[in-house]
Amino acid sequence: MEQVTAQPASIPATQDFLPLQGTDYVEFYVGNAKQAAHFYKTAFGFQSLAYAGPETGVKDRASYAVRQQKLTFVFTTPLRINNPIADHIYQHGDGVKSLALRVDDATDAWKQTTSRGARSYMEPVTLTDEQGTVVMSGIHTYGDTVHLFIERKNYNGAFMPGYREWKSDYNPGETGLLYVDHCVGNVGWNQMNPWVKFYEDVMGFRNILSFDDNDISTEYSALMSKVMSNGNGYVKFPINEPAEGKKKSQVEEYLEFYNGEGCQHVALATSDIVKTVTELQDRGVEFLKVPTSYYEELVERVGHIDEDLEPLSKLGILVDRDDEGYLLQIFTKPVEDRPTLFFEIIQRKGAKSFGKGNFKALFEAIEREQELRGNL
Ligand code: TYF
Ligand code: FE
Repeated sequence: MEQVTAQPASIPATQDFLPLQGTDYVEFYVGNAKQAAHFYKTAFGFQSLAYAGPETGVKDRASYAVRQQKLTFVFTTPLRINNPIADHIYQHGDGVKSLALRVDDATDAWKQTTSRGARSYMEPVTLTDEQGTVVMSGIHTYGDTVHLFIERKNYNGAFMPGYREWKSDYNPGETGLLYVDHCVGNVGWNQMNPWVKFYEDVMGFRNILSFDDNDISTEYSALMSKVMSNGNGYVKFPINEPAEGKKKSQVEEYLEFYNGEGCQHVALATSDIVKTVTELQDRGVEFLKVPTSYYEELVERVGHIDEDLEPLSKLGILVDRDDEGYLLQIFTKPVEDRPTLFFEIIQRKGAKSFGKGNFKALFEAIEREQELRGNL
């Protein structure tokens, strides 16, 4: 007999007009792409993937693509002045330019979003080489950041048309990083809700979590945050805005040094955070540290966890719990000279949240760094 439930098994949900398969890649505009790629290979364990530049017929730039499991980073630098890449670096320093999303239909993604009010960055273009075809389009989001829509039609090449395979004799091992968990945007005063509305209206995302300044105002730093997620949860974009506090918010510091809105952190997933962070620290990646009292109060706050506390406290890994499980996370110091972009390393053990229980300890650690920079 067929099981009868109160709700039909398949509810014709409001149709997702922008189906996303996940993050295709993150592109950084940098002052020196060759050296950036070397750093991400050496320190983070990315593998050489593809290169585009004068040798491949791209005259105005050099791009190095690196990969680790489902994570692809592209580092692009301009070769001459007077172009949008050089201008981006002049305005912001090194930072994230593109959050590229994998879609089935890049032409439709562009039509759906631009017809709902997105500003076009790139009309759909079809790129073809001997290895196949990639269709790509793009829209603007906060600041000078963009979303690209990437449609891979059984593309067999290393990365994309225009690139050639990058074979290197220097191949440091991977560090256990797997995929992009979420990418956070810092936006200006009173701009969080307009950007929440943008992700709802233009991209069909939902606001799954909100943090106000009561949740996350410490002695000095204050901010508000709303987490936006697409339908299948593969793409999550928290949006932060500064809030009034005793002193300068960390989001304000970012906005000042980035000279505008932009990507604050990219969270990278691992399935063994102790192993990954040990490896990253050995390779010179610098992390924020919390006081040892954090670990004395940990078990009482989060209950039993599978991991030994000793390596967690030695490495400075933070733990938080929600209704569905727990998560382990840690934050690098800014990876640029400016206090702008940083990375989060995250291991989820059931939890779908963002570590609210760690905000106080984390933001106090950020403030100690702000203080050292004279930016409080
Ligand atoms: O992505 C998040 O929401 C967490 C917490 O400046 C967080 O990683 C939020 C704001 C921030 C640093 C971390
Ligand atoms: Fe995060």
